[in-house]
Amino acid sequence: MAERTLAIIKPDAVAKHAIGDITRRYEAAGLYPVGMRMMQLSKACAEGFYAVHRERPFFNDLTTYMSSGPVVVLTLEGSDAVKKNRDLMGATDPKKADAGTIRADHGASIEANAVHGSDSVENAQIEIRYFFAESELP
Ligand code: IDP
Ligand code: MG
Repeated sequence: MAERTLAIIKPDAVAKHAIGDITRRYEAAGLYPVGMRMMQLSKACAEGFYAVHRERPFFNDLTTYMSSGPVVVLTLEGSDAVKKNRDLMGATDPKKADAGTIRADHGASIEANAVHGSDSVENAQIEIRYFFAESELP
């Protein structure tokens, strides 16, 4: 059954001109963009998005980093999209990510790790709605 997930190509990956490679990987894996927008997040927007991490020691650094340059936000659709995207991304720390994953190939550090992907179907719905109005998606 088709499922949707939210992905973000983070500022480090946009800066190294990896938008094309990462989007190609999504499509090759059967994760098809149904919503896609390049934007610069404000600090407040990044804080709202990562609100679950509010108490973490890295919260301020993370939200400063996420608002440091343009990102690409995508709603991806495909079978088993949430898990498929997590597998494609690799572990949070690029040094621990499996070879061939997006983070292993493009991540610079545990913070600047190239991509975001929703971690559950429930959170995917919340995150998609954070960036895309109902009227913007098919
Ligand atoms: P995930 O992106 O693999 O789901 P989360 O634990 O949800 O990982 O963390 C959200 C984001 O916060 C990570 O993608 C990374 O950018 C950043 N982050 C996570 N752990 C650390 C850390 O220990 N130091 C700095 N940044 C971190
Ligand atoms: Mg997460």
